[in-house]
Amino acid sequence: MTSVDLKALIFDVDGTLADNERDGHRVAFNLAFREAGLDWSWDVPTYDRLLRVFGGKERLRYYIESSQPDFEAPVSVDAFVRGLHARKTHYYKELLKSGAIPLRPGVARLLREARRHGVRLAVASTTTPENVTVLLDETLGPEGKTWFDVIAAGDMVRRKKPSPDIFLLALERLELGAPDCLAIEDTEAGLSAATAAGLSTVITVNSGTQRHDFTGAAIVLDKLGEPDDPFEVLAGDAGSATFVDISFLRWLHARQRQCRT
Ligand code: XBP
Repeated sequence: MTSVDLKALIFDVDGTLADNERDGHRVAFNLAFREAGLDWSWDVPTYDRLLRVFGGKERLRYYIESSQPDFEAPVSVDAFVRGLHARKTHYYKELLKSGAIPLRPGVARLLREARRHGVRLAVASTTTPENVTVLLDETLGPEGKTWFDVIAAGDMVRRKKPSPDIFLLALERLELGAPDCLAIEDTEAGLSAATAAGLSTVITVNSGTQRHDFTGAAIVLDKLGEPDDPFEVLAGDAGSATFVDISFLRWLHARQRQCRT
């Protein structure tokens, strides 16, 4: 496979590094609701619908406005959402620390390989920054977060995905242009955000996003895969590859650049 200058990989977190929405964030929201004495409970279909709203605070506010019209917050809605969300973050980090949320197949291998090949790593995520560092600590060890040159997350930008802002911030902090990088995402909104930032994007779907529209992605896979656990190609051309490694990403990156010039 031809090698060109792929300089960095920019990873989404929730759903991409870890399959953590339904059994992580959703569970943490419900624990925070119960602690606050609320009879709200998000089952999986409800949460899957709410996932169309990016960002936990934004999701909470949307739920209150759309499904709890009679709810009267004891303080301003903004302050109430911030407080409840802080408790949700507490419970989410507890779940991470219990080891309940592993990395998806192939993620740890690809991160290590990227480092060996001098391909830099960054995060561009909607989630709260401490959620990212605790996930990396718990799954890769205390060194894990130092593998990433940039962690762009949460309220570091005002407009969340599908706005491109978090990817633009990651590129700015990497001091790289979009043509030098690839994004790895799992959602339609994430793909829109990365594409609007000028990035070619690899999609690894999960159970909540397999029906999203991924038109425009460089390739759509069911996972990164491993040598003994091959990916399934859902859209696009993977050549002879059966799992995502740096050689495959360099080939894909070169092909994307040819298409765009
Ligand atoms: C996905 C999200 C996040 C999480 C919750 O983010 O929308 O908001 O569901 O995290 P991404 P917070 O795919 O960009 O990583 O509650 O901390 O916002």
